[in-house]
Amino acid sequence: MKSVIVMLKEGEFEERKEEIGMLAKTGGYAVLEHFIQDKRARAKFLVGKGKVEEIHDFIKSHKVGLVIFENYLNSRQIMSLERELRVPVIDKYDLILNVFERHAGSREAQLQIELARLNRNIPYIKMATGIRVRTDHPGFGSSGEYIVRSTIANIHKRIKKIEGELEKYSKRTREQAERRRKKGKIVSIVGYTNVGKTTILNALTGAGKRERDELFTTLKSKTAALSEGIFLMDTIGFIRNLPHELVYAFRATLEEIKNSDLILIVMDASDSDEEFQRKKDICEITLAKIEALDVPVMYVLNKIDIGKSKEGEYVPISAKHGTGIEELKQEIIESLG
Ligand SMILES: Nc1nc2c(ncn2[C@@H]2O[C@H](COP(=O)(O)OP(=O)(O)OP(=O)(O)O)[C@@H](O)[C@H]2O)c(=O)[nH]1
Ligand SMILES: [Mg+2]
Repeated sequence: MKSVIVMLKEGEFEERKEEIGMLAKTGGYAVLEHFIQDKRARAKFLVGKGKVEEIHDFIKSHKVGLVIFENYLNSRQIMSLERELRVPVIDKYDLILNVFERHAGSREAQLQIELARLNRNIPYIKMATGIRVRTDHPGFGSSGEYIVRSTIANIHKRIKKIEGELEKYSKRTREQAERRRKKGKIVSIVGYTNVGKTTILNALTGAGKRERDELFTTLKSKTAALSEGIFLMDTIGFIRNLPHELVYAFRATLEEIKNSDLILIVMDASDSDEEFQRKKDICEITLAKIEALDVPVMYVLNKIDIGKSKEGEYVPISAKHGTGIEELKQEIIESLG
């Protein structure tokens, strides 16, 4: 589907622009144009009225079917924008959900996504149904209120049901992890999305898991044996500004990290120095959020075939070409021994 990207010109602009482009591509959208606003955010449309008109003209003449905002929008802004632009408007949160949905292989991941979507939609539905009912039946405010309330009540019911089902999955995952811990040590591979975590797991274990130049290829932690008594666990990638509702939905997946015996923090040597540092910060913040700071860490510098060395202590590898893989394996075994 043809789309355009809209964003405010704020900090980390180039990296955010590249990242939203990657997300759009992974989501299956072709990006025809970027609309950048230099001025600060406005309440009604986030961008100014003039910008909205510019976007409107463009999408009309180019038959664009979707407008993607890099910045987060509230329900009122989405509604106002959709009314003006007459095509669906989504923001980075919705786009991440769409990407997750494309990659959700398991029932558990699908439920996690549905949960995040429902939570996200409540204020929007409240507003949309409220407004529609009021304009359709002037003077019948109370019956409109009833419809809104029963819709919202149904959503809450569904949320409860999903949470219950997810709880069963987390329990099972926890039990599995427990059994594995009895059999040996767990090493989790963490890092920003697309740095090559799954490629490393495959290179170290020959597991043959799906690796792709897309964001969030891996949604569910997957484990494979590295050697007798050592298990490697691949995890969902981190990303800047991941909405906390999403972190909440995937917390069971992330929680497994804090129970591991060693954490490999994977970094991408092909990133610019600034981006490298930012991704490192995001990894550390995320590990703190999931209370995994007690677990010893080892930093791995991947993609050295296309990047340059970085300051700090890293195990340098190229998972794609197998460079340094044997050394990494030895380092892991030694540090656990
Ligand atoms: N040049 C180069 N590319 C690599 C290397 N390791 C991985 N890649 C590529 O980087 C892309 C992402 O690899 P993945 O292993 O899927 O990355 P990931 O961290 O698991 O990503 P998500 O699961 O999507 O968060 C793929 O296109 C890989 O082929 C490497 O050492 N060198
Ligand atoms: Mg992966």
